[in-house]
Amino acid sequence: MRFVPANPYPWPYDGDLRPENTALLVIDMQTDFCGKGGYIDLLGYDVSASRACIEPISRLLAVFRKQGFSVIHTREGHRPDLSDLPANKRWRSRRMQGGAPPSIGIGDLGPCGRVLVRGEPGWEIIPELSPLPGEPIIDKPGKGSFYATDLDLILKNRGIRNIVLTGITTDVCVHTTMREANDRGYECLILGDCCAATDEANHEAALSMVTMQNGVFGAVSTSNALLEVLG
Ligand code: C5J
Repeated sequence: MRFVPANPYPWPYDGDLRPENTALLVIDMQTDFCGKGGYIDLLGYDVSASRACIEPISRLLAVFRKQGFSVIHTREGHRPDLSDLPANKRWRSRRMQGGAPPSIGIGDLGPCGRVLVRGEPGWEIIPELSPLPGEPIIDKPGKGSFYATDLDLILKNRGIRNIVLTGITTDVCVHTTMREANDRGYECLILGDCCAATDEANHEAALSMVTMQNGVFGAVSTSNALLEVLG
């Protein structure tokens, strides 16, 4: 049995932590979320917090790959014809606060190609965290990684029961995915230093929410705590 020191309980709940039943999920580490000229940058947020996750995630990736754990990546994005983009999502992405001129929204041409559109440079996973051949990449149109994707099927076929969540943003795609996974019975661990939000207080709040009700969605830890257990 192996347990990772975590809040509010040592994770996983039963100590069954093995490469055969555990996956590392790297969520939306795309230029649109952590690069200059990408979606989040165009919205006016500082991408330095998301970029701070790159180093701890890459250390985790090296160990997970070496020890034979499953590694799965996700990308948020839409078909080039935008047929899978809800009109309200597009409208909100273009809206500027305070009467400023219309901004570049999802589907529009920006400095990194069309924003959050599949196949465009901004939509690509950043080179520092490039998937290796054989690692599944889940293309998702929404915030959750299970909605309108085959992630659940892939996890079930691999016998995965535990999910380690990393990526961006803590309060949106990572949290939505964690909630979806938890409801499906997966045992979830979110690593605070491997996630970031557009607002630090929201990052902290999102982590805190996980710990309520004895771990309502799972547990919270850090990459160092996990790596120490993996050896
Ligand atoms: C957002 C995400 N925040 N990956 N996407 O729109 O969290």
